[in-house]
Amino acid sequence: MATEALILVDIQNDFLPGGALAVPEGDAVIPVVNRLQPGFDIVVASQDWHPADHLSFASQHEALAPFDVTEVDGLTQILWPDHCVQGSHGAEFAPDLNMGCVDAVFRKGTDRRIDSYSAFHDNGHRKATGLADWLRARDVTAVTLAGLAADVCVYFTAMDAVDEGFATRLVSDGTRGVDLQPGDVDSAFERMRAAGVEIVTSERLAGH
Ligand code: VGL
Ligand code: ZN
Repeated sequence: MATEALILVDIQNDFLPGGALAVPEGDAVIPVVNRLQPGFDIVVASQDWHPADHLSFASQHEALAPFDVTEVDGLTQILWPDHCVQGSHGAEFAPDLNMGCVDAVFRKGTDRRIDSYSAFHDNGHRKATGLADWLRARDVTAVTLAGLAADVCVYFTAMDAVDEGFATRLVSDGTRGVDLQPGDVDSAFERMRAAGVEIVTSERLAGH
């Protein structure tokens, strides 16, 4: 039997309704992932974890505003409201998220100059978070993803998971997206599917 890991992407206060970078209905993923956790051999969580002066924050760029697009270190960067600042309430995992089954936490976006949407790599693919090696060391061959946001961090994590050679699934009702441009979530789902990500409902996984 393949060893299967559930990867919970960025289920943190700032991505929930009322948070600094709220994902509409972001809180709806919590009961879904709590139900799924006991069915997996391994559960890991990623945590967006930025220094207060992170260069993905619009506040660090004079004359630019949240959701403007600029360049940082040669990479295109969407500027976000300040979010998930290390040690802040917004960076904490959602209080209703069951952390009892979580075997390891991988923090990302910790380097001021480099953003990291994927739980595997920074956006320039310059540094790994260690997640892929950690999973392989535990004989994980298949990963199931859920969390926030479907069209940002979940999307990039799924694409990297495929690249890393993991059989990759996404729980459709275990994720919600930002939809900065209407249609972003739909096109993210399409691109993931085309890359080989299997999109499943939590109901279908339940007997798992
Ligand atoms: C995320 C934007 C900036 C996410 C993180 O978790 O989807 N989005 N940082
Ligand atoms: Zn971030």
